[in-house]
Amino acid sequence: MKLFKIKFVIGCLILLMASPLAAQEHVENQHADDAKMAWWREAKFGMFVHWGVYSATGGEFRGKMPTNSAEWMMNKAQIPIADYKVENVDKFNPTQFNAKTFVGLAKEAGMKYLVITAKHHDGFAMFHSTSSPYNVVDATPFKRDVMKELAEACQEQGIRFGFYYSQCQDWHHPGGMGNGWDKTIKRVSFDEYVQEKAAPEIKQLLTEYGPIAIFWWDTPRDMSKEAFDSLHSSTNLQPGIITNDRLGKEYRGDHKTFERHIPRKGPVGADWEVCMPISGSWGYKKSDRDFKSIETLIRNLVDIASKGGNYLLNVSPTGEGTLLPQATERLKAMGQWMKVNSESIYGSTASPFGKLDWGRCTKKEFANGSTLYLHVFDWPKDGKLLVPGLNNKVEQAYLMDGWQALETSSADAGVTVSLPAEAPDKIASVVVVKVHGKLDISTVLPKPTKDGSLVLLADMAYLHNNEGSEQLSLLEGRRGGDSYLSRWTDAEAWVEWSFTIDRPGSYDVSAELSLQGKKSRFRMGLPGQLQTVEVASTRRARDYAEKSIGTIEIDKAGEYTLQIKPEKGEWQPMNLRKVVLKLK
Ligand code: H79
Repeated sequence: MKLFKIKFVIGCLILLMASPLAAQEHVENQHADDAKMAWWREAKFGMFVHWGVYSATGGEFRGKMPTNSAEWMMNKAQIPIADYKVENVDKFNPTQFNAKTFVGLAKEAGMKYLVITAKHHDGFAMFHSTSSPYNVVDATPFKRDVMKELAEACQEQGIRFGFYYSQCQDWHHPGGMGNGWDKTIKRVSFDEYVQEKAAPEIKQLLTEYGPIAIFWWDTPRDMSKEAFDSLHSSTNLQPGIITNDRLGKEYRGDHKTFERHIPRKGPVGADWEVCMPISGSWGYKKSDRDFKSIETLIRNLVDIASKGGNYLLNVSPTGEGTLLPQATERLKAMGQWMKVNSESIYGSTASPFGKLDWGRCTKKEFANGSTLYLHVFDWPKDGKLLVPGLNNKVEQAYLMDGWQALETSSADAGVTVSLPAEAPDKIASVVVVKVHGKLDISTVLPKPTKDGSLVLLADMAYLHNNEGSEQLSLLEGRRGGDSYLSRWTDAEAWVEWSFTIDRPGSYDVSAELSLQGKKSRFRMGLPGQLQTVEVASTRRARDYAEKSIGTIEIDKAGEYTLQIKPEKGEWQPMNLRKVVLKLK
């Protein structure tokens, strides 16, 4: 493995030397970004709010629940604009709404920012739009600019405030995208919609509502460059505003977004955020019973922080303007946990370890030391918590809750922390370990379980793909499923895994793969002992099958690598999820 690292460093040096100008620009952009992103990276936890006229009926249309996400009801039930007005707009009267209480709850939960739907796909403006009367002040019995009230409450309570704005879809304006069901619409061009409604509304949101920290675009679709630019240009009205990656392909924005799922690994070198509803639906839905448990919510926050991302957790105010007790309870419970443990979340960066058996880790690095926050989900029964591969000298270890000092001992395998018998927190107990100097962690290679089987996942493989070429890459599984190696069109590209074997013997090797081509040939085995393997089609790229691909002989305990290399000329690209070794 060392050799690859050296090669990689040399590669980077050559790149840097070859383009000094590009490198310098990159560094400057990075600094500008660093200053702008500082508060967001520190914040880690924000509140997302989906609130609109769909909330008035709780996603119900004439006794039916047309969709699993209430903000889509107009589309899913194909509700004509005129009926949507009668059923939802005319009924929107959230008299219990109190911006101060609402923002207070976000604050109590430990959230540092709030992003709310100023306009969702239904086209209804939740602010006093001066470009369209289809807004909360002019069209509902409530007549209050709830965005203004929230902006002010956030400002008062020190919560950064941001708008969600659906820029392409608009099921109300005759030029907006998405409404193919209401035949009474007299169509105009999309550019007209942008000029008449979207661009001026965005401009208004960015000039009349005080400091706006975030602009959150959604559902990018193709449009003219002029239209994009006109939407984008308004964000310059707020210095330091942070935008997501959903305006359009050419506009990468400041951070990546993941919707409803947590990636297996955080994207490297990018800021990112997971948005997720606290229940099943984004917008308030009467029949929604899918509230995530407090355990899931806290562990999600920890999991995301341990991968270096932010958690934007969505709540859904009702037609009355309040949250259901299920949501309030959960936010308060998160706040209780944060009261004790937030130091391990705010301002933390991603875990320096691979997968940990007992939970997750976040860290903070300083000039002469580092702090590790060990989030223990599964409290060890023997009272010994192994921090694998940690070589640094430990200065101090203690429980976050109550600051009880803990004994540690160092050995080849890493640092072991001695824990009390009872976990202070059933969901996630934080053990703080302060070490001297820069972090020094040895990679601990995977080894077979007691029954002699070892799973080598795609995301554990070392890819020889010309440093990140698109011809062989690791792709994220759908909905948090296993990642897989894909786009393996280059027969020169190959992969390998390193591992430790403590029981010598014959190991059967199988692979979980998919192959669209008729058949494919590759070589597999320990370096210098590669065997040719032929696999038959699994029909479609998404049809995975477990295939036996040979045997390897291990005559003594030690570290090994297993390689898979395409057979030139007879290679058909395959997708690979994992390789499994099994002691015969
Ligand atoms: O605002 C929330 C969603 O409404 C919005 N993005 C988040 C933040 C979103 N718009 N489109 N999509 C997400 C992707 C498409 C989802 C759909 Fe469906 C699947 C539309 C129809 C099927 C989910 C299920 C929404 C309605 C039914």
